[in-house]
Amino acid sequence: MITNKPTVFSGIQPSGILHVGNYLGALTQWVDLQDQSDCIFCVVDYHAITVRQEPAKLGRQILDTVKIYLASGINPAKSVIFQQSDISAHTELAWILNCIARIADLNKMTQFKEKGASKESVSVGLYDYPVLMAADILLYQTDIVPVGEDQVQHVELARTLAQRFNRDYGQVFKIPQAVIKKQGARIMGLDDPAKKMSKSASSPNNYIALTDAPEAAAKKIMRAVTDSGSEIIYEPKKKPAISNLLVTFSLLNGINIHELETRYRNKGYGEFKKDLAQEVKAFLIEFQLKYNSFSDDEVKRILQDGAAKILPVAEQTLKKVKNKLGILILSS
Ligand code: ATP
Ligand code: LTN
Repeated sequence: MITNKPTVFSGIQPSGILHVGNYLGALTQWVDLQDQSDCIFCVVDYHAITVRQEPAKLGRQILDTVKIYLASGINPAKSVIFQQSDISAHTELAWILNCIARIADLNKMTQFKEKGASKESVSVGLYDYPVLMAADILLYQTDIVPVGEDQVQHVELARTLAQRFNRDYGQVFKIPQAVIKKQGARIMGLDDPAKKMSKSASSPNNYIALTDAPEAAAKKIMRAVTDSGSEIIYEPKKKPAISNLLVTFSLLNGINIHELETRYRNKGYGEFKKDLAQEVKAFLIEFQLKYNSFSDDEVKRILQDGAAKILPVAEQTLKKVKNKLGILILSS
């Protein structure tokens, strides 16, 4: 597993719905990195249970998340795919990093402030989840963490914890680097271009799920909010809704945004949205054909193989950490 190539690590929560934002912001970047790097892609099930998941559905969601990875083009012959809970070193290292992290570090996390802080009943896990994410990343001596923009602050925390540990106990961890896409790192909600597309949005009209019926997804595009005026131009500040649709169009079919602006000069929002709806529909039909071609047994085997391949790396890092802390390791 360990080669001269940089190590890439990333993960997605198996919390039910994955949308076009996850695909354009994260998954396409993972696929691009596969050939030049040693890639490890995790299904972060222990992150998903920071909010309640239905026990009867979670197993299904885990397998379906892997199918999304595969349909996006992650190739298990090139990249390791595994389930976070299969390797207990993640939660062990998270505990140790909890003793390195400060309350003040976590109080800075804007995602928690947005998602949790105002709610009446919030799990300690949701507050602490950036520390588990740091453990995920640091266990594998990761160089690069490809994510959407919303996760950059969490990768910064992983860097801070790694530097603090190395300084206080001696060199163990590599310092990872977040990478985000130039375009697509923050796909906005179709019903509210001021906020990112999110599965936790109150309306399903906010997002195009990768498993939406293609015809229904096309309708969501036709219903997407637009800006005042009628020009199809990329100006995220003045025209956030149209700019977001232009980015989505461009990333789905590979035509750059300037060309799209030229193509739709003097044409109205209606015609532009109709064409984008067709793009989205065609994309989903092809994507879902691949998604439905994988069997559960195939996916389970991929996860088992992935965990077996990666376990020695995780154990080695954890052992180094325990040694530095002075913890006796007597049983293995
Ligand atoms: P949500 O807000 O939908 O609950 P999340 O960020 O909490 O999403 P995941 O589904 O695990 O949780 O995110 C997986 C990856 O997709 C991450 O790298 C994240 O940064 C990226 N991502 C999520 N939403 C978007 C978006 N709207 N645009 C671009 N990337 C996104
Ligand atoms: N917290 C991330 C998912 C995640 C992750 C990671 C991403 C968990 N561990 C390690 C990159 C690297 C999220 O909610 N999107």
